[in-house]
Amino acid sequence: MRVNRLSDALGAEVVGIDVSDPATYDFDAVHRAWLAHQVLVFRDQSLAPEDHIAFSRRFGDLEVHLSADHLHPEHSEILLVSTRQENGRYIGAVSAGDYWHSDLSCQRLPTSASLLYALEMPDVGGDTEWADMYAAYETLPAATKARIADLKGVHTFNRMRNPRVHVPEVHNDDAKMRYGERSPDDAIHPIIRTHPETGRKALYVSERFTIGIEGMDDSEAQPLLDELIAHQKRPELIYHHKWTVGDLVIWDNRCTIHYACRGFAPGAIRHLHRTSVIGDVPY
Ligand SMILES: O=C(O)CCC(=O)C(=O)O
Repeated sequence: MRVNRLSDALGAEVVGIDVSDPATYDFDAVHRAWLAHQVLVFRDQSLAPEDHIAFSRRFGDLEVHLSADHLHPEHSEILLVSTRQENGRYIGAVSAGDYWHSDLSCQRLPTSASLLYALEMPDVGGDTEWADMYAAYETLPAATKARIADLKGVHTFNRMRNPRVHVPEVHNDDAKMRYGERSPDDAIHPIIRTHPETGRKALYVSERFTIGIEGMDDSEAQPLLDELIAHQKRPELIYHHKWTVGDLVIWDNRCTIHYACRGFAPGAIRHLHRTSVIGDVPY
């Protein structure tokens, strides 16, 4: 197994293993590389849903995503991220990643690892970006670090309560059900979280999910969130991934945020399978 860095910021490709065949890799080495590089890319993989699920389980217990209508019909551990339509409806999450986020930070137990596998890609566009939240924290001005040291962010799934995001057009009709009734309760998490495995500190807010700061009036909280959100997506923190069919990308939501860049033609098919590992209560 060889590990090659992919950017100055974060991300590495792992060469020489077949994810569907545990005899070709040492999982502890893969896990160490993942903790070190935050995002790992495995190219040219040929993964049946069972292989994808089995590899994902090495990282922990899997969650069934709360977008119940976008799950793989035979494997509820797999979320479909897809622009494909059947019988006039999208079979998968078309708006996944349209704003920078850490997966399901709106839950009491947010996702730790996400594993996204590309089955069909448009010729142009459809890239994804990840940003390093260790570096985001480390490069904050000392005064900001001190100011946010004990603060907690309020995270919600409900897009209608978040002025930084829009409800995607495709969900105009079912927005109340999808983002309102089905939304879990708000989650309150430290703005600086400590990674439970590396012990490093990371900035833990995002434009998609963080709507306020516990106990702080919005007149003060919103400008502070604006500052943190602008800081966390600076170009020097980012790895930009151009997908090829067969890529499996694994990222660590406890120390990264990500964004789906889009930019493909209307009607183009972009189809991926995603699994998610249940994380711990952030501290
Ligand atoms: O489709 C992508 O590029 C990213 C999807 C995403 O943001 C997610 O699965 O959380």
